Amino acid sequence: MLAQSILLLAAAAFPAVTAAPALQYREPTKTSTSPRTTHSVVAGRGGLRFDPENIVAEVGSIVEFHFTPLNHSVVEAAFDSPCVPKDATSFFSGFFPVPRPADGSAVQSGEVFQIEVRDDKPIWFYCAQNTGRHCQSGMVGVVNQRFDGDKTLAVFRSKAAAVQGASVVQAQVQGGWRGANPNPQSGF
Ligand SMILES: [Cu+2]
Repeated sequence: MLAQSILLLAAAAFPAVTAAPALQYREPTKTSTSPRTTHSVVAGRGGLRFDPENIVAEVGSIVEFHFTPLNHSVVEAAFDSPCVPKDATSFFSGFFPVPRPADGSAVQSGEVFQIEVRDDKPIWFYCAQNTGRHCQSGMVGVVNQRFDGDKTLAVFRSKAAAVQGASVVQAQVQGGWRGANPNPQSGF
């Protein structure tokens, strides 16, 4: 009876994980017959960084995130508020746990997360891993930073470093496409 009560308490504290939501894929808005450019970004290579972290990408192109050990993610933020989603529609990749090989060889997740660049506005993003406080430690980046103002990646990073709280994620993977890595060697 006691064991049963404990089980019930445990069930209340850890509600059953609901079925994974359907992945949302944002259909292209641009009508074009030319192939779309894919910009590969590797999360976690060489430390708590995205590589590259300052991406210039034309409207209609794809930014494809690859994930190295141990467990990174990518979330869209507003420039003034790093480490939290910009709004309810901000993209969130989910987490990509990847064991680190004992021999130290370079590996990446078998899955990637893709977003489409839909306009020429800057897209600020961060890794929401709280173990090691990745965002606050500088694991941030931008697509299409304006190079003529003071909204720079360096300033965004310094704002992230000042965040006292934990990083925040969305309730589900959204705002992009997560699936099998179509370019296993890309970015490596
Ligand atoms: Cu990370």
